[in-house]
Amino acid sequence: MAAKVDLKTSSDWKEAKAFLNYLSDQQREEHFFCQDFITLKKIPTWKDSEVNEATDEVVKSRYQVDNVLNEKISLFRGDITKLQVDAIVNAANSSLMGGGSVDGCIHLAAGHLLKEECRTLHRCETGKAKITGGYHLPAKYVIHTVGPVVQGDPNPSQVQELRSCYLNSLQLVLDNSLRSVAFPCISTGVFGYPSEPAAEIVVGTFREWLEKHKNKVDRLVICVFLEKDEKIYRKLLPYYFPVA
Ligand code: AR6
Repeated sequence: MAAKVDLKTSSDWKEAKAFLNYLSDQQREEHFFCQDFITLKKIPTWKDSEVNEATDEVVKSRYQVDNVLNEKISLFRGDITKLQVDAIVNAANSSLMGGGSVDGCIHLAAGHLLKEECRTLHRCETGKAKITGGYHLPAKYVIHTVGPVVQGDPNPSQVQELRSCYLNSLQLVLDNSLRSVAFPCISTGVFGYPSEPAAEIVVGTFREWLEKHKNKVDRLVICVFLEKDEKIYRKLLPYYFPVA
């Protein structure tokens, strides 16, 4: 049995993590930074959102309709820190010690113990990913990945690095037997990767990955924050995840 820990005053992340892991899902809720968290059930799958918002546009996809895959993917617009999924992905910098934007929001919501654990990870290279606890977040884990910094058009190695961010994060999902994960639009903010080509990488990577691993996960959530990103994904998803 894990000893009761005061998460507000403790600086021992290992002890805090063991304590949180020991709690039931309901008991963990008491420690969330917010009470307006969003459960996975409340996030519509792509299959459902597509049906609800059918467009007149006929899209010629090179992929087969696969409703099993369409139920494993979601497009959600909002704050990633509110999502009660097994893991959220952080668009971090190589220090892993926090920063602005989504990284700042995640660190603020998770609380100071996240930084204590990150300190022990000793940085992260571009394209790689590392996992920590979620502490006060509704998500149990945070997967930290570092996207490429881009000016202008991405070069082939930056394309590969962005793809690696997603693939290495997904590998950690498998390694830790996690069933649901939410991703922000990595590199497309402060790091300057253009949003449309980044979205092409995301949906293409998810389609290929889900074809291989669909039985091992319940949901991959694409969490967009900006309206322009929502529009980009709404347009792009039917090409990679056509709905009958
Ligand atoms: N929830 C979901 N998405 C968000 C949120 C949020 N709460 N806040 C912002 N976004 P960025 P990067 C979106 O800049 O480009 C940090 O300082 C945002 O609209 O967070 O990989 C790190 O420490 C955008 O679509 O990540 C690094 O130094 C997306 O998250 C650097 O920024 C990614 O934007 C990383 O830059």
